[in-house]
Amino acid sequence: MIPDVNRIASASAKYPKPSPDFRPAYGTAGFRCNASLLGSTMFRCGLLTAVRAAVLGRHCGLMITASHNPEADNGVKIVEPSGEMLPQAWEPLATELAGCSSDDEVARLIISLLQSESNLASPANPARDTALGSLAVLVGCDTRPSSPVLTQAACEGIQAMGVRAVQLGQVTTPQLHFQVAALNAGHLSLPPEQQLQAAGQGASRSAISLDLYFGTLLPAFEELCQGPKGAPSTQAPPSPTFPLYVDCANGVGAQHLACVAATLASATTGLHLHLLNRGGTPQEGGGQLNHLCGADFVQKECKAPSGFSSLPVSARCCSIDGDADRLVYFVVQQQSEQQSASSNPVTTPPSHVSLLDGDRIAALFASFVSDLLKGLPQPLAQTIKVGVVQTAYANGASTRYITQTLGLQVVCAKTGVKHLHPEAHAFDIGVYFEANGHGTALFSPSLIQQLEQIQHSCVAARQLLLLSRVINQTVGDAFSGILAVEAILRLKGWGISDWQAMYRDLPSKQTKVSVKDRTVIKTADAERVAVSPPQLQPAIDKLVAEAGDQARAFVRPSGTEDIVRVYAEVQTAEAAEALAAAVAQATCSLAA
Ligand code: 16G
Ligand code: MG
Repeated sequence: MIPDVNRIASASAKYPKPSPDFRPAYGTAGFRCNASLLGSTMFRCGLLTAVRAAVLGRHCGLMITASHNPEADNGVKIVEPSGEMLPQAWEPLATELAGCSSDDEVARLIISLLQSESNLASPANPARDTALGSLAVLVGCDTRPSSPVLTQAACEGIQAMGVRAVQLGQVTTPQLHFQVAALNAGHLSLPPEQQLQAAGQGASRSAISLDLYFGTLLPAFEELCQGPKGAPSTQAPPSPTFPLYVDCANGVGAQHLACVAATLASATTGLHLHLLNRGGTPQEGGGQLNHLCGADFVQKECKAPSGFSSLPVSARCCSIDGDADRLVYFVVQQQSEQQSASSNPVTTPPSHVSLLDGDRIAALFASFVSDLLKGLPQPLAQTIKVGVVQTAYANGASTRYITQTLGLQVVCAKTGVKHLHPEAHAFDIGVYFEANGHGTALFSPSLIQQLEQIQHSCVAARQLLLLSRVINQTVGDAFSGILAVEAILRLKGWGISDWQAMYRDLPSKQTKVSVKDRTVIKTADAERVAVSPPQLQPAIDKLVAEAGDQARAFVRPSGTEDIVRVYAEVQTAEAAEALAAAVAQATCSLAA
C-alpha cells in the first residue's frame, strides 16, 4: 500500500517551488496567495489529501478557490470525509510539505507521514486494508482563470499517490463539501474510470452530478414553505411571487443558481431569483470576480454592489461571495435618503445599504428553531439543547437578543469556520454564524432519529427535519442560506422590516493597523482579551470604560493578512469611530 518514493519525487519535479524561500502557511482559509505562485503548493496538497484519504481509508476533497479575494489570487482547502475541514493537527504538516526544499524531501515526508499515521491507526481502522486505487479525492474549483492549471497540478499530486482524482469542475465550495460527505455516506458512487478521463479533459464538466445536492435542498424547501398542513389562511404568503435580487459576485454561484432559478420560480414556492453580477467572459460583458460586488464587499463597505443602484424601492437583495459559502442580505437605501447630487451612473457613488448580516441570519434561524421547539411533545422538547455560536465580531445587540429574548445559550469562538463548527457540535441544534455571513446549523444524529420517529404525528418535528435538509450541514452554504431564510420569513409572515425589527445593531467600527510583527499580539478568551503585550489590554480597558455604556473593543492579529484588526462597538457611530481609532493608536504604540 506504500507508494513508490521515486514516483512521488519525479512527479514533484514537474512542480518546483517559485523560489527556494517560498514557505506558505496553511492558515484560516487553507493556502491562499497570487495564483502564479501556487503550482508546487497545489501539487503537494494533492499528495497530502491523498495521504489523508489513505490514512482514513475514505474519500476526501480538495477545493481550489480564493473565495472573496481578487481574481488574480487562488488557494486551496482540504476537505475531510465527513465534509468538514482538515483537522487543525494536520495544518502544520501541510505547511511543512509546502515549504520542503527538494523533491526528495517532499517524497520522504509523504512516505514517513503515511507510515507514521497508518501505524497510529487502530487494528480496526479500515485504512489498513483499503487499496489506494479504490480511494478518491474529489477536486472542485471556482471560476478563476488559473483554476484549470492548478486543478491539473492537484490531480497529478493525487495520482502520484495512486489515488483517484475525480474532477467536479466548477462547483461552489459547499457543493464540494456536500459531495464528499455524500460519497462517503454511500449516497453517491464514483463514476467508471473512462468517464473520469473524459471529464478530466474539460475543467467545467463534472464527473459526478449535483442531482443529489439540489434534490435534497429543493424539495425540502418547497415542503417547508407550504407550512403546516391545514394552516389558517392568515399564514398564507401575502403575494404569489417573491422576488429576490442576488449579487453573485461574478463567481461560480451564478451558473448553479441559474440552473435552479426556473424550478424555484415555477414551484409552489414562487421564489423569483434575479441574478446579477453573473460573471462570464469580458466579451460577454461579464464583470470581474469579486470586483465591487460580493458578500465581502457589501458587508465590509455597507455599499450596494455594482448594478444594484436602480432596483425597485425596498427590493429584497442578497449577496454571496466568489465561492458561494457566504451570504448577507441587504436593502438598498434610496438615493434620496443619501442626498446624492449626481444622476450620472458612472460618477454616482455606490448606494449605501441596510445590512442584514450573519448575526441576523443566526438570530432568524435560532428564533425559528425556538418557535418549533414549542410544538414538540414533552419531555423531548425539554431535553433538546439549542445554542448559537458567534465570534467576538458579533454585534452585542444580536447576542443580547439571542440570550435575553430567545433565552438561548450563546458561545463565543475564535474567528474562522474551523473554530465555530466544532463548538456547534456540542448542541442538538447548533446554529453558528460569523457576522461576515459564514455559517450554518448542525443537527445531532440522535435528534434527527427522534424527529423521524414522530414526524408523521408532529408538524414541528417534520418542519425541523425539513430545515435540517434545506441546510447544508457540512459547511456554510449561501444557497442553503437563501432557501432557509426565505422559508422562515414566509412561515413567520415576515418582510425584511420585521426581520430588521428583531433588534437594532449597535454602531460598530472595524479598522486595521500594521505593526512590525503582528505575532507579538496574543489573545485569549476567544480573542476578546489581549494577553500580550501586557500593557495592551489595560490600555483597551481604560479606553472602553471612557467610551461609556455598552462599549466594547478588541484587537486580534489577522489570520489572512499581515495586519492587526481592531473592532469597537458603542452607542453612537461617532463614538465607535473614536474608540476604534484610539484602540488602533494604542496597539501601534504598544506593539511596535
Ligand atoms: C477566512 C475564514 C473566515 C474568517 C476570516 C477571518 C473560513 C472558511 N474563512 O476567510 O471564516 O472570518 O478568514 O480573516 O474559515 P482574518 O483572520 O483576516 O480576520
Ligand atoms: Mg468564501
